[in-house]
Amino acid sequence: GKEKWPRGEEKVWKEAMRDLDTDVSSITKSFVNHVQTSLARQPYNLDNLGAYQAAALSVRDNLLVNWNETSLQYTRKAPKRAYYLSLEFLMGRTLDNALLNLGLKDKYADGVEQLGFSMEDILDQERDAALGNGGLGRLAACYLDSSASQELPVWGYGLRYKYGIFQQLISPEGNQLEAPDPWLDNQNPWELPRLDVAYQVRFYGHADRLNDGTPRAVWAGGQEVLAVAYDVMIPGCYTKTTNNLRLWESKPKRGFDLNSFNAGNYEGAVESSNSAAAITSVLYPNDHTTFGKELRLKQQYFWTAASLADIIRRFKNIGKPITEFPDYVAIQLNDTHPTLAIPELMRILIDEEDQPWATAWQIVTNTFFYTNHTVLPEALEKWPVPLLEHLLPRHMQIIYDINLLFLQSVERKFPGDRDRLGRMSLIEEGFPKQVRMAFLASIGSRKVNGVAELHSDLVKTTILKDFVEFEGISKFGNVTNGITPRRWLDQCNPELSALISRTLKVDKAVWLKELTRLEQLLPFAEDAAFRAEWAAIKQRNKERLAHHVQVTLGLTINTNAMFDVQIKRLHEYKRQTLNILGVIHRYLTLKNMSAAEKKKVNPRVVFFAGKAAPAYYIAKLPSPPNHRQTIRLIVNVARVINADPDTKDLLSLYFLPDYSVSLAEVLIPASDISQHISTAGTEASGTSNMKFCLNGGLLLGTVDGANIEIAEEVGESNVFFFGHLTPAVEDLRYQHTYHPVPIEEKCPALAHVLNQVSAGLFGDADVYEPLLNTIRQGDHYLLSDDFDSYIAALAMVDEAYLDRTEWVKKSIRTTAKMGKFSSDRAIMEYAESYWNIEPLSVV
Ligand code: CJB
Repeated sequence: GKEKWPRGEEKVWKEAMRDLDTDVSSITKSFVNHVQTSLARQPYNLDNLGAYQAAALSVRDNLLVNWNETSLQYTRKAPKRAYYLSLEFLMGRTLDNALLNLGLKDKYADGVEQLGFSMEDILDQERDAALGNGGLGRLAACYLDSSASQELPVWGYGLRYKYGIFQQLISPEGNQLEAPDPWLDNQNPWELPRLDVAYQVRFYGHADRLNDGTPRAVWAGGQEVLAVAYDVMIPGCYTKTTNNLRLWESKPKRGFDLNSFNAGNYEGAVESSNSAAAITSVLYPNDHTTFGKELRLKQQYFWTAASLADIIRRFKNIGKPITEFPDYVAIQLNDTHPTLAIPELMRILIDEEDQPWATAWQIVTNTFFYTNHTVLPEALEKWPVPLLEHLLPRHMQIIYDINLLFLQSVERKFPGDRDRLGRMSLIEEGFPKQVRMAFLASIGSRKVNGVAELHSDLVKTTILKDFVEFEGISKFGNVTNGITPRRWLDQCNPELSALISRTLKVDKAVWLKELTRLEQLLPFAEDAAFRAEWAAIKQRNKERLAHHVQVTLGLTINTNAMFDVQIKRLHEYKRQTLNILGVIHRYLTLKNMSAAEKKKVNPRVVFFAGKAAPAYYIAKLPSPPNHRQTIRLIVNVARVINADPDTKDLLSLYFLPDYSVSLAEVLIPASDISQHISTAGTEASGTSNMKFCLNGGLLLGTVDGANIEIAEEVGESNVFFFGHLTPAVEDLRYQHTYHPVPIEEKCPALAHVLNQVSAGLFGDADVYEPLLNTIRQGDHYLLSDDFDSYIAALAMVDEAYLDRTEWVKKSIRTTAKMGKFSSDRAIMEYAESYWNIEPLSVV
């Protein structure tokens, strides 16, 4: 029976339950309270780390009140909910974001100052939550922020890795070294262990079909592991809505295996607990690549099984028949990583809920939605059939059954087209056979989307072409990515945010949630006083970055220069190599200039940051570790040119180690120009391009991904485009293979740069040969085809920067037209056109 509520005096409960007071004196009281009790520390010797923890716990109290209230409303009103399944959530720091979303930053700053601390120092104590590699994981974080801010009933589900993305160190020779990221060492105030929310997840064992006229089977034996929930509060901006990100931790089902213990095998018993804990111990640092590792597959199943069990339990509390599942639940698959959720839901519906196959498939295909994030062939997930059969025998049966029924329906539509059946099969023939996860995700989903217009078109015309022909075009769509303007403008660039509020004469609470209002800045591009303020803020952001580099690396940066930034994962397709070769070209050009010519040159500071896949993983790939050599080249070019008295005032170069969300927050607002220079057709969207432009940095890029849509919004006259277009890429690659032209003929400028590197101008003459040879021969990413137009585009940037008034106008116009790229717009597209969910206000 239902418990009576409240148990005691309603009045006493109500009085005790009112929202927390948020005047400054209540804030200091709460802070000191946490110092005394939660932290058990003396106020007299409290350091910055302790102060951070106390502030975080105090802010958390506010979040928890809202979070509880939100959960209660969701339970009471039982709206349709969406769940975002992502193996990566690249959250960054939380305290500043939470304070801003709650509208309490000024008061807390005031409070901690009265207690002898500075807010800035306190915020700086927090470690990034870096449970992601790059764009895909950061997108998930932006979408959670937007879901809560738009009051949508959306939860995230992921894994609580003990170690997030590795810390990057750069050796004196310029090699990347990786160290573990022990982000949980200082305790994490932003998570709530839910030791009572736990599910058993099975691996291995055997699956026996019942053959009783139903499709049922029994899966038994093997290993069972426990999934325990940790909840992370996700506050919306200026709303009570505070959603949940549920992260699973693996642990052994028992402290140790009693059977082994009884048999006198103590070591074996302990080992079993070790292997359970291993599942969530580390984030795989491979981006845009798959490796077929058993532990990675275990992570994927562990996470999807626990999440689905949790979602189904919550659905069952509503008391509706299972056939209504898709009326209450939408599940978004962030890339193919959670695709096992499709056979897992089939297994539950058939084996546990005793549904007929057709009903189960109907439920599944109305529940899931799949987002593709790349068309690079090496990034498309495939799992060996023998591995799946071993680890998940029942799921392999189900995948075979799905495939058979699917191919039969293809055969009915295209009779006798055997090639087509081979192309579309979920199972790729070979040794071993492999399951094509993108195909399984597509046929198991209600809708499939790419992440920018060009990319979505490529998905439809290349990797999923046959599926479009079979299932119809309307299933395949586009949702252009977005970024949250809370973190990527208000938080990282507070001065610009304040200027915008003053200028628009509207509180940021309004424009941060209706970002297209930025358009009202357009007329101010003509206002000289406004331009001066705008430029002064950019200048102070450069000084803030220079200060950061001074403090962390001991390097002095020339802030009277154009700041040119490329920050992202190192990858051949992103072409950091093109950028560094361009820098060398600039250096060689400067070396040949007369003093008079040099006078006309505007100084430039070039920044790189980004992590490369660790060597251990990359060594297994067919191609050599190019991105690691690129880092080494950047570091060594920097060493030479930063020390060259002929040029160092006009050109300097920095590789900032250990790129992170927090470092991006300092770099982005300081940039004049940023580079997004992937080979056309390879960058699905890009999202940092949006962040730079939102902060008034101009874009130098190829006609690729979301660069195209940014140019459509801000106007082509405000971006610097170069390079070949997507339709030319295949032809150029064909030419490289069948009609190669020596690089000296094709692109003498590039040949000269390569020869200088080979000749040892930056030391290590032979170290770079493998990297340079990939350009001299093959040149899959078309550096030799795009180099000349790249250099021309850089020259146009220089030219444009000389007219500073015009440049600042461009900068203002760019920010003004970035409204489309708010992740609020993107998440509302998912909510309305895909998930069919509605906002629900928590009052
Ligand atoms: N992306 O970060 C990743 N990792 C992958 O394995 C595949 C794609 C990126 O996803 C971002 C979010 O959609 C895109 O903006 C970016 O272009 C893509 O590379």
